[in-house]
Amino acid sequence: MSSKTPYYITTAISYPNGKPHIGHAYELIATDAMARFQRLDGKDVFFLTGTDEHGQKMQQTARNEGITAAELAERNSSEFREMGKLLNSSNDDFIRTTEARHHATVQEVWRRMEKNGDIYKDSYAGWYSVRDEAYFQEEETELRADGVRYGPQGAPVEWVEEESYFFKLSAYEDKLLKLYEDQPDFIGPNERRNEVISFVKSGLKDLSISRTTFDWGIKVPGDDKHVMYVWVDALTNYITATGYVEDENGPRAKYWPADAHIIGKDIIRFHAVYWPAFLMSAGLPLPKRVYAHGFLLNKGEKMSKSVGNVIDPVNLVNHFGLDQVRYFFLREVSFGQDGSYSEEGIATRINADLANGIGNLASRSLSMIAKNCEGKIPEPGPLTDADKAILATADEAIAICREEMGRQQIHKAVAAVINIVNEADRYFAAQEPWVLRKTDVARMGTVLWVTAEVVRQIAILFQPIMPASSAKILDLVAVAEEDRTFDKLGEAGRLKPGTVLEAPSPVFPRYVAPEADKA
Ligand code: ME8
Repeated sequence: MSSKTPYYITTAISYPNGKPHIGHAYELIATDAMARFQRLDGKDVFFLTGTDEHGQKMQQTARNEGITAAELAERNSSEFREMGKLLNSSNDDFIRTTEARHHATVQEVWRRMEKNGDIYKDSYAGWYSVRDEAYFQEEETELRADGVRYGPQGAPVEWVEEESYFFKLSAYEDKLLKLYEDQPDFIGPNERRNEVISFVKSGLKDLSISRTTFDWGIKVPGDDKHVMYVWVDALTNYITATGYVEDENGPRAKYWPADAHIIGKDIIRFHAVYWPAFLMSAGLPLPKRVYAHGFLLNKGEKMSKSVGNVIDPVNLVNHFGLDQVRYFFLREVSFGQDGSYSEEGIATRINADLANGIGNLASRSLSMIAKNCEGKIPEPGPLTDADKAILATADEAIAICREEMGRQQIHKAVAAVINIVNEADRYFAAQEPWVLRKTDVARMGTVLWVTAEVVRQIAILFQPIMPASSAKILDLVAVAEEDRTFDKLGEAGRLKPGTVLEAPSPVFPRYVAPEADKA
């Protein structure tokens, strides 16, 4: 058994009622970066993503397409899996809520909530948004001039009246408020925490948790007429994948409770109110943190099919390159806030930070080593204050990154690595190794060693963000596969003089827009 500390991180599971869009890609990339970071930092990571396949939205979309919900789920779930591969996602499992393992867990969780006296049968009458798969109070909805009533997220709502099982959410108001107080890190960022606290303080009503007017869902134990409300089913995926409910000593049970659920801000209520209440009711441990990222906007506008500005992540990656896209989203968007993207924005970042930044630093220093040091890592002489300062900047970055990644502030961790690049650029320019080549070859060797050593550390730190490109840089400085973890940062993994390097090749080409290409 591994002695490493377990670390369990999840994305939301996506509705496969359509193909994945850039919002899905963004969430997966960000969560992948966090999972990779913790792995490199010595944790025993379990990273889960998947698809949320039941519910009325799936059934309606399927009907409109003239296929079954199961066929729709099958087709689009594989699109999500393919997107994961395209994005180089390192998820350890991919859960589908239609799987037998999931049905079993959800039914067991239901039974435990029932046993605890929290489920009762009544009838529901109220507004429901199929697009959000959510119930809304009348005062949360708005009847617009078009005669249609809309929910708070802008999706139409319909009147639902049917027999339903209810969950005694009202009984959890105080317990939830106590949870938010005792565990201030349970919800992030702060805006979302405040939003949830004021929602709970405004009073919780019991929640309708089953439907009878359609059948595409998990059956309520002992009452086949009812299928479970899709959110009861969906949220439980996180615990299904660990097997904790079936066997607390099973091989993956050590991962529960999850360290972080990464989701978008539109679904914070489900994760920070309903989910902990269900778990408390079923007597199961609660996740440690729920962190909501913002929404991606196309040039500041909400993406929508009718506006025609929905970006296909496949096209974006094919156009700019995977690591370039990963870098852009993780650097440009403050994780937790909304973010805007545009082709120009991506191009600017690629050229400024990647081509002119780390790419240039690596290629200038390594090609000087190739030409002037027989292609071997040079022997450093005595270190000057400038050498020590830039090495210290590199050595100290992991502490900043660890702190920031621990709080899901991915953009700040990326900025700390880019800061090393900028400092190293200044160092390289100030030391003028191309002048030293003629005046002081030994000193030139020291400067090149220091620079290559800093490049090594930058590449190690960039692995969670840009896995393939960082690996390429680490190949160029001949760092063995097993020496790429964070415990090899700083003194522990300094480059060894005399190591033979392969001929350097560019890692980050400049981006040239296709129009400029033609000109
Ligand atoms: O909500 N920008 O599924 P989903 C950023 N099945 N993130 C976005 C986004 C955008 N433009 N659009 C969507 C569901 N997302 C449920 C989740 S979890 C137990 C069940 C995010 O396919 C969204 O916030 O609508 C969510 O975290 C994820 O993509 C899946 O959205």
